[in-house]
Parts: sequence; structure tokens; C-alpha cells
Amino acid sequence: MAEKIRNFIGGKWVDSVRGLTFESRNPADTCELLGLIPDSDAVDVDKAVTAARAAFPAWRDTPAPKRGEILYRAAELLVKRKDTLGELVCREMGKILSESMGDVQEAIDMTYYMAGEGRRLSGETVPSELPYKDAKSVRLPIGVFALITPWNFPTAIPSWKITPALIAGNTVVFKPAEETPIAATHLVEIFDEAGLPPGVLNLVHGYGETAGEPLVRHPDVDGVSFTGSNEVGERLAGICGSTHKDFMMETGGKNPIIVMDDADLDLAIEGALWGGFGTTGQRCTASSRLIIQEGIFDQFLKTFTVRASQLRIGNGLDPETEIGPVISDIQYQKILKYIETGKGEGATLILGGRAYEKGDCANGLFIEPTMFVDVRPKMRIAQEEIFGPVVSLFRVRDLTEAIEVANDVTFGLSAAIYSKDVNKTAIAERDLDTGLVYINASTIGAEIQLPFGGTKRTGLGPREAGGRGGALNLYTKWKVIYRDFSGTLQKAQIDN
Ligand code: UN1
Repeated sequence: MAEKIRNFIGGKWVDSVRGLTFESRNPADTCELLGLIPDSDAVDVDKAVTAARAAFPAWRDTPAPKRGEILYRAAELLVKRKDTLGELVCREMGKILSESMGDVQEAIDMTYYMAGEGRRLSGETVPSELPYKDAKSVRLPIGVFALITPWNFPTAIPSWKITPALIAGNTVVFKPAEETPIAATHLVEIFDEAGLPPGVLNLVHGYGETAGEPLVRHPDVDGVSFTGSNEVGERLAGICGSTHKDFMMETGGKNPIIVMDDADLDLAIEGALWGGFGTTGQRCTASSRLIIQEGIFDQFLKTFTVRASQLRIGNGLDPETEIGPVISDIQYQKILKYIETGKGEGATLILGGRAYEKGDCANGLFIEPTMFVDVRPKMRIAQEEIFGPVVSLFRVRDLTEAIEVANDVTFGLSAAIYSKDVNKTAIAERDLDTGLVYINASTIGAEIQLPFGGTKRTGLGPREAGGRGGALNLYTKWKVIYRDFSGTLQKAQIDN
């Protein structure tokens, strides 16, 4: 039965004002209609921003530990509903059930973590250079945040944005990806049940052009956090720059795994399969480039090809499945087109490359695990983010060339090296130009207690998630306070 989904504005569940809807369907079986979703526009956005603005002063003045208690309750509810929410993520987004559960687990981790930040939102107290004077800094909320999230992590990535925004005392208008609106709605229901006051967290469904962009442009929105495509992110960055809104974006990746001759080959193959084909390659952190040293190349290629060809494609709800569908017809067409581009550029296709329509997969959006060799670093398939089950292999002479190839892309999210030589891994750790580096582990699997994000075109603004460099740097502004209790005019720098 298709669910009737609504927007959530000022504490009430409402349809879009113009009454239009769009559909959410299961990508593993597009005959399965999951829900009807409000197709919102600038009018709905304006109502949501107005509600968020009205709720801001009281939420800002609620003590942060109290805000934390609400987040803590939300985390407890997420734990209780992990199974049903995980299954919904699997149905709506397509990734296999264990990964869908992992998605919800990441939201749980993040929500507990940020609940704790309610008692830790610390600034600095430092000595003044003058007597009878003190000096401190405090973190303050910014106002109304627009949060725009992608479909590949339907609960985890929203939690990366919603929980730090709320714990810091901001109010939120959340516009989730139009491909995964039901999971987003169930997440918001949980925050509502946990006891958020009306208007603190608002949800507006819709498409980027008609709902997302008006939200970002809205004059009463103070800050924007966006995860999605580079093209959209860069356009939103321009809007936010010219209207003076705080902004962060997290966009593409073209993440390499380097495998040195001295690596544990089995471990490297497991990591490359998981990184390359896990989530059907639909992670910003996916290992889409495998950079293999020449001494081990043939052996790696042989075993990896066999293992990749054995991966079971199917509906993610089936516990045997290892590769689920891709999210949408648009992505399906785009990935198949990239495969043609790779062939046209002269790379050699050695596995997959086709749609998969056998048996139960006939009505789904499935693509075979795909591998290219003879890939040159400047080819489009070596440079652009495909966001599908497609990996390119490169043969290199030594570590220097491996790092050169690894860094020779415009993105810089995640990178990995497999080697037993501690000196080589230390050099890679130093020289790989990415926000995340993994030693003897794949490029995926970041944990929420440290910052998440990358260099170069991967991102802009503060990083996501936790740790000193994490999301609170986006969702708070600093105020510095000097208090002079000398009762005389003291002059900094001058009374020296
Ligand atoms: C993403 O790829 O969009 O490290 C997010 C990981 C996950 C998060 C990925 N924890 O792969």
C-alpha cells in the first residue's frame, strides 16, 4: 500500500499548497509504488521558513543540555525502529538490507553523539594581557538552516546535518532528495515524537528547482548545508556567496585504492570489492579507481575479476544479495552512458558493462559489476564520478607513480593504501591529497566522531560530522567577550 506522505511545517503534517504529488518507487522493482509525495514549491518553502524563524528565539534560548535530552530521546527511538526504518531504506533506496541497517546505525551514532555535545559546546577562556580583565569565546547558533540531502544515505546524511544544527540552537527546514522522501519523513516523525517544539524542524518535499533552490534563495534562511552533485553545489555556493549565507557543500569523489606488491592480496581484494561495488558504487566514498603496482597486477586482476563476477545481484531484501539496484532511471542511463564513454575512449571492458534483467530483476534498475583496464588517468571514466558499480584499474611502477595517479583528479574525498611496509603507508598518509586516508582498509567506512569531507572540488566550507573540525563549525558562530572589571580605562596593546 502506497503511503500518503506530507510536509511537516510548524509542527503540523500538511499537503503542498498547490496539491500536486510525485511518486516514490522501489528501484529493485519499479512496479512497487511506495508513496505519494507532496510536490512543493516556493509557497510551501516560505511557510516552512516562516515557521522556523518563529521557533528560533525560544529554541536558541533553550539550554543546550535540554536540547540534548530531546536528541537523546530521538536516538533511543531510532534504536527501537532500526529494523523497520532499515527495511524502508532498503525498499526506497535499494541498497542491501545490512547496508540499509548500517545507514540507520550511522544516524543513531550521530544523534547520540550530538546529544552529548549539548553538554560540551565549549568555547575558550584565555588570560587577558591586562589585569582585572578576562577574555572568552562562546559558540552561538546562527538562525534558520536549509538542509538539502542526497538519496544515497537516506537517514545517515540527514542526521549529519539535522543533529548538529539543532544541538547548536538553530532551527531547520529540511529538503530531502526526491528519490528517498519516505525514509526522510519517518526520520522527522521520530524527532517530532522525541519532543521538538513546533517549527524547530520542518520538512518540505520536492524537486531541486522548485523547492530546493527557492529554499536556498529565501531571504530568511541564514545558512545552507548541501550534499549532492557538484554542479548543483557550485550553483548554490554562488547564491549563498552573493546573499551572504553560511554555506557548506559535500559533493563528489573519485576515490583510489593503492595496492602495493607487498600488500596482503586477499585483504586488498576484499577491500576493493567492498569499496568498488558496495552500495552498488553509490557512495561519495566508493573506490572507483584501483591503482595496482605492476608486480601484483596480474594476480590481483585475475582474482578480483573472478570475485566480482560472482557477486549476487538482486533485491536488497534478499539476504543472499550483494549488489542492489541503482537508484533511478536517470542514474541508470547515466551509468550505462559512462560505460559507453569508457569503451569509446579506448579503455578495455573486462567485466559487466550491461544492464541486468534476469529473473526477479526484470522490473528493477540493475547494472552488472563493471571493470575497465587500460585506463589512462586523463580519460573521463578516470576523472568523473560515475556513482555506479564501475571500477577502473591502473597499473603503476612504484609508490611515487601510484600517489601521482591517485592525486591526479579534481576530487579529494577518500583514499586507501594496502601495504605491509610501514614507511610506504606513512608516505601515502602524508602525500595523498584527500580528506580521509585509510591504511590497509577500503575507502569507505568513516565514523561519525571525526570530521567527514574532502579537499579540492569535493567540498567547500566546514566538514560534516563530529570532532574538533566537524559540523559545529558550520552551525555556530563565535562571539568573543572581554570583561574589564578594573573600573579604570585600560588600553590593550598600549598599556604595555
Ligand atoms: C557517502 O558516501 O555519501 O564512509 C557517505 C562511508 C559512510 C558515509 C558515506 N560512513 O562510506
